[in-house]
Amino acid sequence: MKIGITCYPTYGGSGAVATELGIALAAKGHEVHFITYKQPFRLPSFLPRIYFHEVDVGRYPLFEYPPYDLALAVRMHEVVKSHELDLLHVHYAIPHATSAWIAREMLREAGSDVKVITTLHGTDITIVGQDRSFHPITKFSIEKSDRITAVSQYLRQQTFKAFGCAGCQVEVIYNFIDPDTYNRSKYPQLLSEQLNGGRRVLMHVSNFRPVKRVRDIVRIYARVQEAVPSVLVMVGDGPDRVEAEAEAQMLGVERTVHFLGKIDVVAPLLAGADLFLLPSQSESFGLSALEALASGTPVVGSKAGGLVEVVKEGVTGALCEIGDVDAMARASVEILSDRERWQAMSRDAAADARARFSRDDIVRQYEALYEDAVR
Ligand code: GMT
Repeated sequence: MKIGITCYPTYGGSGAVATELGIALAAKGHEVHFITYKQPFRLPSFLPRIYFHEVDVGRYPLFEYPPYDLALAVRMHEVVKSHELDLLHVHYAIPHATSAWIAREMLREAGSDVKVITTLHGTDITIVGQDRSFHPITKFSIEKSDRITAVSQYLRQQTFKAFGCAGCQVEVIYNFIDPDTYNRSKYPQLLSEQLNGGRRVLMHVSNFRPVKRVRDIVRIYARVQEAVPSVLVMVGDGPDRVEAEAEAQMLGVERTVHFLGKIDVVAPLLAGADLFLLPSQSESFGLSALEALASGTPVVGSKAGGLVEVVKEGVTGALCEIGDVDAMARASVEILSDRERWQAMSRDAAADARARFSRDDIVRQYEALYEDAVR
């Protein structure tokens, strides 16, 4: 099949999933065309059957806000026509599903048919899509998609709750990991050499948006390090990094909290962690948590949305009420101070991630959906 994929190409779970899906589809013989404003961060420079089409919004003094969604629709229209794509698979509804709808309507005028598949990822439904400025167009664009998927049961329910979307079929297709990449035994223990000096490693990876509650992470760590000799490794960057750094200073733990900044390839780091922290306010799935679990790193986080579908309570980690820093710190200490329990959790985490979220199974679900859509 010939497949167009649009996503946010910079840091973020939806871009990571979209890119890895494209790479997996191309490896299976499909032709994949990424249509975005920048090369997706997890896309290597060349792979057979993968093409990248940059969207150029141009510049004009009248435009304080250049209309990216229109430029994207035009690029989609061009690429579908010139490469005879069968479908456009857009990740994150706003504005991608709207641009795809415009492109499809333009193509229909010219007598050609392309299917639009929208994958809902999270804040497109739970936060941004519910903003009054976006709600009607988000609902419209979802309803006009030929197929809709959501990355968790939670997100599917939220979609119906927030948008109604009567008559829509929203299929849950979970996010996935490549079990060869997220494999603890594969990587040398870089962190223990460089940072922790024999102490346990707590880790967080994200784009440091308010929804991630990164200050809670520092607070949890400050309590844990009183009981368990440990360091905290913060991977990524974003608006709340400064606040997290200030929190570490205020709590007097700044010497053992390491902010590494943005790192594209996180598997070797996750393989060196003892615990992954994800105390988010809202999390439709929690791809970073899944990547940690697959790497044999148990997760402590919040009972936020779809995270409860990813982390098995008491088996692969522990989930507490949102904002309950004390409970998360207690759960972390319990896991880290019992070596046998930690080992069992680490083993179960890697096994469960492979059993339920392996790349090949999930990619087959997308292929079946595509086949059904174009039939
Ligand atoms: O929705 C967002 O906040 C952005 C999105 C992203 O691109 O990072 O994250 C969402 O999609 C990920 C991939 O499906 C999920 O793992 C995240 O849980 C989800 N984020 C939220 O729901 C906050």
